[in-house]
Amino acid sequence: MIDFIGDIHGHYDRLIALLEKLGYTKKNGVYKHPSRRVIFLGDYLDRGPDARSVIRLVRSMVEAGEAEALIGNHEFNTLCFWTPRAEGGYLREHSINKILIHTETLCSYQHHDLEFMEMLRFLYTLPLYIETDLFRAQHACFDSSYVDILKKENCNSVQNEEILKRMIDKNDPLYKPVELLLKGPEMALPKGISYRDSEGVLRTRTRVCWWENPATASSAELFMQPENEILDVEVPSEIRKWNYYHESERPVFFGHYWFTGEVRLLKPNVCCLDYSVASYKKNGKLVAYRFDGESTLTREHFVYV
Ligand SMILES: [Mn+2]
Repeated sequence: MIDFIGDIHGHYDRLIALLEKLGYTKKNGVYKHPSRRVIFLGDYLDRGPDARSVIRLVRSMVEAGEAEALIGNHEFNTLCFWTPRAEGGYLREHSINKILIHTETLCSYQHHDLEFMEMLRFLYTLPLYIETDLFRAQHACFDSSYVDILKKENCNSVQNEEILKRMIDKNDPLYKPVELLLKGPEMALPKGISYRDSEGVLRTRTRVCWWENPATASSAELFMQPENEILDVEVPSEIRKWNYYHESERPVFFGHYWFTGEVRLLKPNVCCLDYSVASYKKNGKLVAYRFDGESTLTREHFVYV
């Protein structure tokens, strides 16, 4: 069946170690398994030292039919960073902070300018979500009503510059589905409450755990708490009415959320595979889930390095 693999962020050595642990071997330059395929959950680039090798490997598996690769917010941001605006500047601003986020990736492509351009073309082809009768997968969050909009627009990848521009236009129907699938839901914090993220950026919004039932969850369960801090926030009544990923739905796989500590299922049908491989400080892991079609997931199926 399928091995789902979480955020890699340029950590090529760990990716090789994980694929080998999962029983994949290199044949004619491509990693293969006799009976399994991979779905990569996005975020191949940035933060780690060898994005170029990660992309080459992922791309070789995709092109050989051994894997599918979803787009993550880092790939989407990379496309925005390198796409000029008609009125000057770029779709993603070249602020110091944003330049620094993309620096390791650029270093890995030094002297490989043509390959970098080819890599950007590859990113345009990556799907935003994969849905079968047995599972769903996307980089950050699944919400049927937003996926329905993408289906209606017949859109499941960035495809070209024109669609990329639509996806960052707040008035376009594609904007919200892409935001949600790639970054997950967020809530503005009440006035006066803010925190600094791991990069020192001041944040006035918090991520909302879309797999928790907001009608009954506590604020600590529902909001992603910043490191070493607890957000002292009441759950607003409008958020209590939000949709969430119901216990009866098919299993959903995603990355994005920088979990730390012991690898665990969030719910029997909700599986996040991002365990901060890019953070040595947090003793990060690269994590896979070996999926055999079960509707109730179990911890024994996790494999990590
Ligand atoms: Mn990530």
